[in-house]
Amino acid sequence: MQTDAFLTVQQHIQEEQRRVNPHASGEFSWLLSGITLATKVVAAQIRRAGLVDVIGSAGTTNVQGETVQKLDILANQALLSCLGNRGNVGLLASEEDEEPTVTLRDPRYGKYIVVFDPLDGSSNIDVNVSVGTIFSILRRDINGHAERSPEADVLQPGIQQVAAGYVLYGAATLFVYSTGNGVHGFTLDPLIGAYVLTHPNLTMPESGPYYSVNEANSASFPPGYQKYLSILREGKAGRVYSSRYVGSLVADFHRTLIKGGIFLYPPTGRYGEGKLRLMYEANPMAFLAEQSGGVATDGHGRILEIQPKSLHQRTPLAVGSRREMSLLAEVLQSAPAG
Ligand code: FDP
Repeated sequence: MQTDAFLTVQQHIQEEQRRVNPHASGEFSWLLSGITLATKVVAAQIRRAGLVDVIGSAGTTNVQGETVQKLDILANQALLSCLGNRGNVGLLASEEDEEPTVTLRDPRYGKYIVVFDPLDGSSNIDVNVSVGTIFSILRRDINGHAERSPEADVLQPGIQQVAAGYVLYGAATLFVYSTGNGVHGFTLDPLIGAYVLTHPNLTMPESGPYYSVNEANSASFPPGYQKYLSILREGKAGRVYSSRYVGSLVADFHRTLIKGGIFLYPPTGRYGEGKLRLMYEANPMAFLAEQSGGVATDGHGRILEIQPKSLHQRTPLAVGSRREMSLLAEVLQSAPAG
């Protein structure tokens, strides 16, 4: 490691804040340090999976009707407790919980909202495949908050995110985030327990060699998506594509960010609105995609402009490099409605 370039995520956040606002109070970096701390706790548990009793189902289902894994619960608790006492977080909305947790009712103090998916891709835990944590940070509107429910405070379009990011628990543990000024990646150095800047200014390639989709569902995709995939498979899009699908959004998105290409979770017979959650998964990934030069849509329009109607709303998601995304838009526009 080059010591002259040594920069931890904490220093990076503080520098970013000072650059935007020289009088920044440091509050925002204090909030983000709650997320980094929680994800180090999760990473430590994942690294010991199999050695300690964290693998397997907890024997319950969540608000989405999905089986809850022991690590889902642990990761959720880590985030709730590390963020709940930051002093500036008013609301916490977890993918695992039906309602948001109110930590500070008064938005003058609890001015931030953190929306998170504590452990994404959790069906991969048992087989030692990468999983992730996804987060999105919003500001609370001070005006008229007394008349609004906590849920109404959270229901903001993705364009209003002040920051978003994820942690990928893979071969290494990576923290990737954006505050609207590019996308930056940090690797957890287990020897010092700190996230160190390893991927400054990540840019999604203009085009890439991979498409990523659960092809087992393709018979029930709307016709436009089927046509698009056959164009890629048949080499009619100007290059030869390979398919890659981990089944953990964070891992599939991270590959798309680094190598380029496209990730798709279209509407299916089982999930008519797509499977992924707008607020917990699609919005943060769309924010990062756009910040790195990529594109994210629901097949019709920009993900970040969707006004959410409910916390756990699902959406189709297509995200990736400009070239693959513009071909998708063209094909979907000319295809009959599914
Ligand atoms: P999981 O169900 O394992 O938690 O939305 C959750 C998610 O994983 C994403 O991480 C992943 O991209 C997707 O679901 C995988 O769904 P399929 O198994 O239907 O492909």
